[in-house]
Amino acid sequence: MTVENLSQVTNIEVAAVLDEVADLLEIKGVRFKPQAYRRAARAIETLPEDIADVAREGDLDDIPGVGKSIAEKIREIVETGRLAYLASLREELPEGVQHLVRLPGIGPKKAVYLARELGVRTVDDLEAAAAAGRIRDLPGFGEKTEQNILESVRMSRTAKERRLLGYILPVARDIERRLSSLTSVRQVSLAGSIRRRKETVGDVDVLATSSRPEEVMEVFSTLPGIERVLARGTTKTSVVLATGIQVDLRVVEDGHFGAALQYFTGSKEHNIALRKLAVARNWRLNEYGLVDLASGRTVAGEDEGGVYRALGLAWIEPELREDRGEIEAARTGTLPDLVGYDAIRGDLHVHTRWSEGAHSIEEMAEAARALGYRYIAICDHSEALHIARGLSPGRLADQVREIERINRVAGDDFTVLSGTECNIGMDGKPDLPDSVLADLDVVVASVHSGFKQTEREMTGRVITAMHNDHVDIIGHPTGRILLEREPYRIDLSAVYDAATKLGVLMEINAFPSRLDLSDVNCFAAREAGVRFSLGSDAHSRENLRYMEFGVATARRGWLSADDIVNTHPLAGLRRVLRT
Ligand code: DGT
Ligand code: CA
Ligand code: CA
Ligand code: ZN
Repeated sequence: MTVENLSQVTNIEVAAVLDEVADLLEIKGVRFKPQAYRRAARAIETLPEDIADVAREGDLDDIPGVGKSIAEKIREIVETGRLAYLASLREELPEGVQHLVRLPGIGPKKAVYLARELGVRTVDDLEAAAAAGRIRDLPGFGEKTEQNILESVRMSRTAKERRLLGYILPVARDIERRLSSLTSVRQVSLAGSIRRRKETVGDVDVLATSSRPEEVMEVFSTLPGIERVLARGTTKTSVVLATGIQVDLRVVEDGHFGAALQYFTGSKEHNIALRKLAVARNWRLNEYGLVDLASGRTVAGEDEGGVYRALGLAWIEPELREDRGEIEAARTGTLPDLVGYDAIRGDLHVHTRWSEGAHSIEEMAEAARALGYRYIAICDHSEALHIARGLSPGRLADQVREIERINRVAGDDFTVLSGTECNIGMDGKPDLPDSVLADLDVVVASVHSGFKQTEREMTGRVITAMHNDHVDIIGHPTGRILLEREPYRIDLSAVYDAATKLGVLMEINAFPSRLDLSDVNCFAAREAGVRFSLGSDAHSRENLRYMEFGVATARRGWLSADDIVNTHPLAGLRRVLRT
């Protein structure tokens, strides 16, 4: 993708238009055509080239699965950004009807009727109408149908989707705090994937001990923000929050808390490996404890460390519990000295109002100082990224002068570093001249376009950028967006080798939807000798707190403070960056 077409229609967008056409045709009861639109949508989603480039070369109906008539529609979408045919279909049908048909038990006829009769446009509207008893009196519906509609709305919401750790952890902590404030509660801990700080979580697991379990369950099932209670008992209660995430609370006896915490923290794979060690000793390990089968004696169970100790292991940080070698390392005393959550001295990737951020340089610096940092690097986008209002070389020079001014008046316990997050062009060149890059403290270079290149092209492109003497850091090195976009194709081991040889850092981008490099990639990169830079990619003061998720990713990738340059004081950082 070239710079000028950054704003052009993407393959995903074209596919979404075709899918909506298919939805609406289906609702109208048209046969065969919907499948043709879906086939085309899937073909375009998985097409390695940009659909706009293909359209320009004129070969749209060469794409397998795309016939002549749909090819014309695609051309219209690419050239005008809209599709008249879709607009006319929308006219014919009530708004929002395509959301209603997704519900189990609601066919096209019912959906159209409900949308027309009640004006409901979303599943939420429909639920409100059913709850208010507005459906039972419609001809052919009745009270039973109304109940069924409510039920299917609920069902559609319990289907477990994964959520980003960064958005769920604060909510989970709030629940943990509320429970621990009860006087009858003795111990509370998060467990499961959220305790392991996995990048996405399926549900939130909470564990507690209490002298009055009924009271804990009562408080838990009436917490603010709860949409409904799925199941309530004295040992386990499950609720769903308004955001759709499920939370499971288990109340156990004090004597079992350690074993239960170990068990419910997982991962399942880690637990299986641990249980093997127990079996080898003729012991049994479960959520109640570690028991010697010969004597019936309980070997451990009250505290988690005791479970690991009894099995001849050092205690293992939850972030490492994925059965990726941590048990062997705990046995031989070679677990890594993981980077601490408080080890970061500064943020090396933040945006300001100069590009697409919400706050000024001074506001970002002030917030960073309040977090205990000693420095911050302002890395606004460069010119080629029009959608993010990237800075021209002239504007960037103004920004550098502004940073110098701020540093002159600020005390010497905090430093604002000048920088950029420039684009790596299709040819691997940064989109700012060397003379401009040379004036900056920190140069992050990132891929923001042309994601469909072949692995060879992308790898060569990124390595070319790394050969530029001024480039310090490769930003979000795989381009993935969690739950949304796969990484682009790139030979990471070649990139790591180049990074090690050229002294270029790999970023761990801490933004909740990125976490890029990922935990697994960090592990491999460290093996190859790579050094890392952590950046929040903050677009506001509040986002600076995302750094925690970058540290979690680093810990899950077995990194120590030494592997990460921004655990150093400013002088040490400057030595690495050669500024
Ligand atoms: P999630 O919720 O999908 O993000 O992942 P987890 O790891 O939180 O999984 P979850 O909520 O199903 O269960 C929590 C923990 O309970 C899990 O990490 C390990 C333990 N656990 C659950 N089911 C099993 C099982 O069948 N065998 C073993 N060994 N452990 C289990
Ligand atoms: Ca879970
Ligand atoms: Ca669970
Ligand atoms: Zn970026």
